[in-house]
This record gives sequence, structure tokens and C-alpha cells, in this order.
Amino acid sequence: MTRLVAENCHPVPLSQPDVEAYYYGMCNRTIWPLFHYFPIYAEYSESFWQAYERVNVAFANVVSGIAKPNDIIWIHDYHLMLLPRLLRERVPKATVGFFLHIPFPSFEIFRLLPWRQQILEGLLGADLVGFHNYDYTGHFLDSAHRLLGYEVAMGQVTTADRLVKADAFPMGINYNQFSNVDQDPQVQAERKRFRRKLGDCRVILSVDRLDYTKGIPQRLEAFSLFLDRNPKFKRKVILVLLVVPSRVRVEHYIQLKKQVDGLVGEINGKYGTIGWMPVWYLYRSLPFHPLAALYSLADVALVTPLRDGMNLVAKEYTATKVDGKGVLILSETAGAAQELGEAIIINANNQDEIAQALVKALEIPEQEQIERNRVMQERLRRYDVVQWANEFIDKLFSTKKLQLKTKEKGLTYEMQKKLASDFRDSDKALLLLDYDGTLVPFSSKPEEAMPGSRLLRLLEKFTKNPRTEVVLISGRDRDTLERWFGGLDLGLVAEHGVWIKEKGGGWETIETLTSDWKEEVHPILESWVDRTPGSFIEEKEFSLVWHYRKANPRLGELRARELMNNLSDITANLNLQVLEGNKVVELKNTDINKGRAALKWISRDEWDFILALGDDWTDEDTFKALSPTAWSIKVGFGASAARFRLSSPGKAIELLRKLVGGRQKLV
Ligand code: GDG
Repeated sequence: MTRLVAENCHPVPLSQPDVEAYYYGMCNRTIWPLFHYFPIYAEYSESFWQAYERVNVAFANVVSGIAKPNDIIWIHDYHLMLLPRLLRERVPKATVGFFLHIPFPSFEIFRLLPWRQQILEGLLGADLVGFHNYDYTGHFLDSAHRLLGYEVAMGQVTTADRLVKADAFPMGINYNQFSNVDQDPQVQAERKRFRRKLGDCRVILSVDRLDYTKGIPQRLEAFSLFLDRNPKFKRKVILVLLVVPSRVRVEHYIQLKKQVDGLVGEINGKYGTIGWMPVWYLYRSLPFHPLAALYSLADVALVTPLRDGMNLVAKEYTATKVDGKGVLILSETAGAAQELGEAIIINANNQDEIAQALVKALEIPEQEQIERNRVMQERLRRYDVVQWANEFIDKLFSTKKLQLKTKEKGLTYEMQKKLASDFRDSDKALLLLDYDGTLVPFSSKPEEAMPGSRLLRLLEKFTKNPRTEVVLISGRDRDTLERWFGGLDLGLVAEHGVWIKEKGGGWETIETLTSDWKEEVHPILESWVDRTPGSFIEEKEFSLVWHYRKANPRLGELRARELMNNLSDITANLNLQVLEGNKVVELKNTDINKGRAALKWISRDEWDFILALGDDWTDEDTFKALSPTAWSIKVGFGASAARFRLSSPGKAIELLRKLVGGRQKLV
């Protein structure tokens, strides 16, 4: 402890019961098995969870006691997944990064966790969340979208109040440390010592912590199968099985130890001869030099985890092969397999395949070994652990910059006051309001986003004021708008401008429009619905919309791309435009847009106050139609022509409430 304090480390004291429930419980018996696709081993205990929360808070207390307001804080691994949010609350200006060293499982597995929301919200307190590869990143984004309903696009999550980035940073090793081991006299001495004991047998090396995710019993069984099928290798090869003791108090690990001991005994008993022991079993941790000596002399590294976030052993072994000789057999379910494609890649559950891979590895021509290793070494050398850390930090900074940029347009308290006073002082005020995503959040079915009575009352208050005119400019069909807002004294624009209804008037269409094209396009959209479960078609009078909000997000995005490509040929001849919106692809006649509809009101009067609120690309036309002095506000993040930004529909409503309150006093 004193040594750590001397190194400027700050202790986080934990009680013994917390160590039990937090570390041996929640970390080792819940998160670890679940995230490694062993849901059957995962225990869900409320007391584990409470300890997990307590310990994360204890870390937050210590860190926030030390951190300066603008510090960079980099949090590592699954033990501290609540910490990013806790620190965001305590040190709001800090730049917070989080890196997960284990896999982030697919949504179907992750959703099993009773505290999944809290974990996701915890992680989303960071500015950047890093993973070893794109699969894990995708799984995380998928879960954020499907469990919390946040918008996810291009590796970016839009939470209620900020943008969070997620990205892949495959962790590297200290390349030079391993590529230089051959010259190290201590390693050379160890190597000689091992060689004397191993004789001239060829060496297959296996190095892991004792963990059920590592597939050690399956590996031993495959080795046994290999010996059985290939008697020519008897007395010619030795499997050096280095197993590092781990989590020795957890039941599954105790059982595993017995199983591995038993299998080693069985294989050595069955195939061993006097003078030849097929499995050389070391159940301990070795210091660096003997470990490096084993890497350096092994002809084959057999790395076959059932699931592994990355697996650095595979990388270290490859880096050690300075002469290029040596073969790596690697499981496809180790994160490292995505970078080390020149290894012999196997399915760790397929013993037959592992046995064959061993034969291949032992017989592969030297030249081919060298070629395969050179490519992998070059990659490992370039993207070493320093590069990994630098890339993470660079990305963390760029994320922070992006957040600040989006915040710049944020409608500050002062600006809101100015807006409210402009409104109060105006004699002729025009409010151009989008509906979905602006006044109400998106819901998975369009018909469910009906306005509540509070919202209707709020709008009504504006309409009762003779100095104010309100227009709802929506992409929705006129029947829905009529049903929902027909009782209010306001203007309505349906289908992005196809239909217009003046205050007190009837519906009119401003364009000479046709809808014959629908017959041709509808069947195409139907086939997309068939191939994309959860998607559906909305038919409006002069447009067709394909909705995919409820579909599997990744499938939905993919199908939307395909649909856009497919439609572009057809639409050119039909005078149609294909527009991509918020989880929708919409087809409508060209030349219709909200901006044109808005102009009908804008140009009619001498307004001394105009406020436009909108959330998506269709509202950009409204913003562009306004004079530069008008109050244009984008609701949400992303590029916009609007002058200001509010983060959510909730904030937009808050603003409208302020306006109506302020003005009422004067009326
Ligand atoms: C996580 C993820 C991810 C092993 N035995 C000895 C020894 N080692 C060293 C190796 C290597 C490290 O331990 C093991 O690295 P792994 O990558 O296999 O796994 P973990 O560090 O346990 O766990 C994993 C990693 O984080 C990094 O993000 O790759 O997927 O589970 O460096 O050399 N070192 C010594 N003696 C041993 O006996 N000295």
C-alpha cells in the first residue's frame, strides 16, 4: 500500500463483505459469465448489484475528490461501468473515456441482465466508450438503441442531453518488449533450460488464466484426438500447458481445476511413455523471462478460447517470432482473430478442426510461416499499445470538440430570456412548429404520438392571443392533423406542404399533384416490408412512407440504403423525390417542402417576431425560408441551418411554456 501511495496511487477502501459481493459476486459471477456468453453461469443477485453500486460510488467519491474540473479521466473495464455517469454528475466538465476489455455481448445476451438500463446509462456518462472491435461496438450501440431508445448513427449515441461516441480500438501490446526477447540473456538462459527438459520434441504452447471462457478442457480433448489420429507425432511433440491460477474461490473455477487436472492425467496416462509426457502441465504464474522463453521456443501456439475480449497471448507469441518461424492457431471467438487473420483460425468447439489445425501447423512450410507472421507482425508493430492509447485519447478529444460545437448553438438561459422578451414585446408573432420529434418524442407507431391534453392546452393558450398566429407544419396526413388539432384555432400544414389549412378555413392543396405513381411504387415497398420484419408502409394522399423504427436497427439501416438505391431509377421518370428521414424513407412529388408552405405565412404579414421549431431534415427548409433575425431552433443534435438548438422535445415545451406564461400576464 505505501508503495502505491508513493507512486501517487489513491486507495479506494472496500469492506470485506463488499469485496465478496462486488468482486467475487457481481464482477466474477454475473458480468464476466454473461458478457462471455455463459448466461447459464450468470447469477443475478440484488445484494451483488447493491455492492456493485456502492463500490462504484466509492470510486466516484475518491476520484472526484482528486480530479480537477477539466481533467481527463480514463476508466477501464467491467468493474466500473457505473463510474462514467457518476463522474459526469460530480465533475461535469471533465473529459471521460471508458474502455471495456471484455466482449460486449449481443443484445440478446445483454438484455438478460436485470440492471441493463443502469449499466448502459452508466457507460453513456462517458464521452467516448471504446471496445476491442466493431462487433462489440455494434452490440453496445444496438443495446443503447433498443433498450434506451436513443438515436444511434455513425457510432454516435444521442442521449437526452449530449452526444456520446462509441468506437473500436483493438488493444495492442508492447511490441518491442516481445520482439527483443531473443537478445535478452536471461531469456536465452531460460530457453536453454526448457530445451534441455523438453528434449528435441516440437513444442505446442498454451497459456491462459484458469477460466471457463478459455476452453482449456476442449483444447485438451482436441489434443488427445490429435494424438489418437496421428500416431506419427507421438514422442515428437509436447503440449506445454501453462495455466495461471485465477478466482480460486468461485465454484465454477474450482470445478474447472478438477476437470483440467483430470484430463491432463488421462492424456498422460493414455499416451505417455517412459521418457515422454505428452502434456507438460504448469499450474502457476511464471515470471516474464521464462514466459518469453516459452513463447520464443514454441513451434505452435494453441490459443483456443471459447470467448475472449482480445487475447494478448496470441499477439505476444507472434511478436516474439523474430525469425518468422512459428504458427499461431487462434479461435475465431477471440477478439484478436479480427486482426490476426493470417493465423490458422478455428472454431474452439470443433475438436476435429483443432486436431487438423495442429497437423497443419506442424507441417506448414517454413516460408509460409514466415510470410504469415510478417504480415501480422507489421500490423502489431504499427498498432502497439502506445498507438492504441494515443488513438483512444485523440478520439476522446475530438469527441469533446464535437460536443462543444453542438453546444455552441445551445439556447442559453440569457438567450431564452431575450427570446421571451422579444415575444412579449411583439405585436405580430408567428410560431411555425413541427410536431413529431419537436413537440413530442418519437414513438414506434406514428398513431401513438397523439397530443396529450396538456400540450393541447398549451397550444390553445397561444391561439387565444390575438397577437399570435400558430402554424403546425408536419409531415403527417391531413386526417390525423384534423383529428388531433382540428378543434384549435391554428394553421395546419400536412404532408410537408401538400395540404394547407388556414386558421378557420378548409384544406387546400397548393400544387397540382398526382398520385398515380403510387400503384407502381407500392409493390416495391411491400417487398421491403416482407423482407424487413417490424417495418410498415404509411400511405398519405400524395406520398408513401416506409417506416423501419421498429425493425432490427442494423437490418433497417441496410434495407433503407438498398431501398434508396432501388428507387432512385424509378423516381427520376416519375417526378418524385426520395427522402430519408428519421427511420423512414419517404416518396413524394418533387417541389413540395415545408419551406414553401411556411413562406405562405411568412410573406403574408409584417411579422415582428417569428419562431420556428423543428427536429429533422424536413424542417431545414423552414429554417432556410426565414430571415436571419428570426428565432430558428433545432430540437436535437446534428447539423442544422437553425440559429439555435434545444436538446429535446421536453426542452422545447419548457420554452413554449415560458413564452405563454410571460405573455399572458400582459394580455
Ligand atoms: C482482459 C480480457 C483482453 C499470462 N500468464 C502469465 C502472464 N500472462 C500475461 C500474458 C498477457 C496477459 O497475462 C493475459 O492477457 P489476456 O489478453 O489473455 O487476458 P487478460 O489480461 O486476463 O484480460 C482479454 C485483455 O484484458 C486486454 O484488454 O485481451 O480478452 O479478458 O499479457 O503475457 N504473464 C506472466 N506470467 C504468466 O504466467 N508474467
